[in-house]
Amino acid sequence: MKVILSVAVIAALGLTSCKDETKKEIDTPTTEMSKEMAYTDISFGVRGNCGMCKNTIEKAVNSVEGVASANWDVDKKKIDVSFDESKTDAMAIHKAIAASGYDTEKVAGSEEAYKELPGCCQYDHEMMMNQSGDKKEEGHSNHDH
Ligand SMILES: [Cu+2]
Repeated sequence: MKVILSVAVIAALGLTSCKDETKKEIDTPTTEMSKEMAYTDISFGVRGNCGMCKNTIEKAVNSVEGVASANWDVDKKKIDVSFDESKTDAMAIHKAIAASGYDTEKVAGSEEAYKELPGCCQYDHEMMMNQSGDKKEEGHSNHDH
């Protein structure tokens, strides 16, 4: 009985001293909270076909640390991303998308990942990116027959 008691006392002492120590660390004021979170917004073209592409692309972007939100537009072939510039940059986001198999304006999609995409998602590499969504018939001079 005595042994159990003393063990309990030691454990209790150990706990309180631990608590005291951690408390001291927490008490030091941090400037983090005073800094307003300002996200950088970018948008750029990304090729893709459908809602499944949207999931894959947005998942890839959201996996980048510092990304707050990602929204890929299936009609415009364009993505809007908000991110914390102190944690990541635009190029890291382009690369994450390319690694998932999708072409962006700046980085070509990984061929390996592209081959793993479901058939419906194997988009055309010649597809126009960053479409405005309203003008359809404007590219005749670009045709290269
Ligand atoms: Cu798809």
